[in-house]
Amino acid sequence: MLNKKIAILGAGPSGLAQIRAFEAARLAGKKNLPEIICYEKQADLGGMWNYTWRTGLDKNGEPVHGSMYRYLWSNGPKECLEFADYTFDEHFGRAIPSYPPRAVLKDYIMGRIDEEAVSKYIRFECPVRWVEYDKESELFTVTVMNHKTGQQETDTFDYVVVATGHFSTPNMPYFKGLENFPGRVLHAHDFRDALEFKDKDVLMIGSSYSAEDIASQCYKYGAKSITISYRSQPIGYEWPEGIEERPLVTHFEGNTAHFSDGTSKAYDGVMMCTGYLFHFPFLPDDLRLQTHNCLYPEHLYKGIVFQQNPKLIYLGMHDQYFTFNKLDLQAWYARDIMLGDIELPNAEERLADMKVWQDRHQALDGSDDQNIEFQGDYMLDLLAATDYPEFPIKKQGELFKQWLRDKDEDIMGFRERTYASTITNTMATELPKPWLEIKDDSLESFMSLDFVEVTVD
Ligand code: FAD
Ligand code: NA7
Repeated sequence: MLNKKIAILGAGPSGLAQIRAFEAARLAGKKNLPEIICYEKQADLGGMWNYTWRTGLDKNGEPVHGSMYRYLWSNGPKECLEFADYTFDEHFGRAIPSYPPRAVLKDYIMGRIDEEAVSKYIRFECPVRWVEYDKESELFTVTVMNHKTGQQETDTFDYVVVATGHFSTPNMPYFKGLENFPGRVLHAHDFRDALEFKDKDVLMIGSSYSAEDIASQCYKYGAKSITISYRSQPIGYEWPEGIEERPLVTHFEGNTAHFSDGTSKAYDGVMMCTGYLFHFPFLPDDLRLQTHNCLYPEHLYKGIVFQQNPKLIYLGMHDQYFTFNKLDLQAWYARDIMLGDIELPNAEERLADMKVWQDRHQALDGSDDQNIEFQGDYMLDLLAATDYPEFPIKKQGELFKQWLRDKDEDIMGFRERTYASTITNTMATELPKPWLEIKDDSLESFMSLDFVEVTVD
């Protein structure tokens, strides 16, 4: 019998987790493993963690995937994403602070990956153009554009794993008068360098992670004033002078924004921090996940198996507290389904299981504490079913709760806080000076700082 064939779409943390899950099975001596091909649009692995200066289109004319910007530091404690089988101590050989910059975190994530071993499965610069499923042959046909050869390629697969991320295609609302705004209007996806807004008055629309972090970046790098305009609720932190929150913009007149509380102010630039669309232009209607950014997207059994066609797997589609370790758990579970080691229940049973989670999701009161526990329980459910190494999910959840309290206390200083690893117990070191004063975020510069040891009583 021929081995199964699996297409993994995307080589970011989710796609890499899927490849690693199969590699782990191979190293454990598992036989008859499927053939894997991973198609990746970019020229490298790492997904969103690859910083790119480009915006708009990449060198091949494909939409740029990256939404990360210069000076981005981890927005949660590194102790909440530490891998049980590859600790920060093992990677860096010494304690480091709890909130590292992007390049440092990327170094850690990639450090665990045997690039040579995984790269052999990956076809770089191959954006997926179209996926189809044939009911008779029970096979998917995947068509990609191979920019290296200049040719389109088509192949057939038993399973398709969609791991293309969902923080890349801007949700870009319109406000009356924007077409006459004389300054720059951009989405957070295209934001790259806060110095662009030095000495400028900038308006951010949206009140979630992007608005919060980009406002902090712009403040750090010298914006004259920042207004965060919210639709539902203000973010609510005690912002330093120079950052304020106002209700939603109603319209623009020239460079002046008018807000629903009757106030107005003139701006140099407008940034939409209005989130992202789930965008799968390579999927037909019957295979396409239609959802929004939430903690339990509909139509996905165990958060990964597409209900309408269970040979289609989606990874990393949840909104995030936990990130990398959750993606690993999803990939391990997906692997075991594809290998037949976890038996897939029939459609009705899957629906019943999803309903239990959906009901619980609906009943959440919106508080972060409940959300974190919900996501932690989801992960425990996956963990119980696979041979993924145990790790202290509950303890990491408690750290997330502490993180939120720390942000509440000091939104500009929370990145100076330190936590103990839930795996090695190593206490993170302190930054030698306030986060606001550390402007170089490169790996070399960060690692050459004189971190301060924290003594624990
Ligand atoms: P991605 O990392 O987005 O990877 C998807 C991959 O699919 C990419 O390589 C892309 O090129 C590829 N792809 C897309 N379309 C196609 C196609 N048609 N064909 C082939 N390949 C395709 N997480 C944290 O843990 N900590 C943080 O501090 C943090 N900060 C963030 C800040 C920002 C601004 C953003 C946007 C996200 C942040 N995240 C953070 C979340 C981050 O998205 C996840 O950590 C992680 O990157 C998700 O991995 P993924 O593989 O699911 O998606
Ligand atoms: P999110 O977390 O999806 O939040 C989107 C925000 O945009 C949220 O505050 C929305 O308001 C707001 N929004 C959406 N549409 C509109 C319109 N039309 N008008 C006004 N405000 C709007 O996206 P983020 O980019 O902040 O974060 C995504 C990831 O990127 C995150 O995981 C980080 O790791 C980085 P609402 O509250 O719904 O009223």
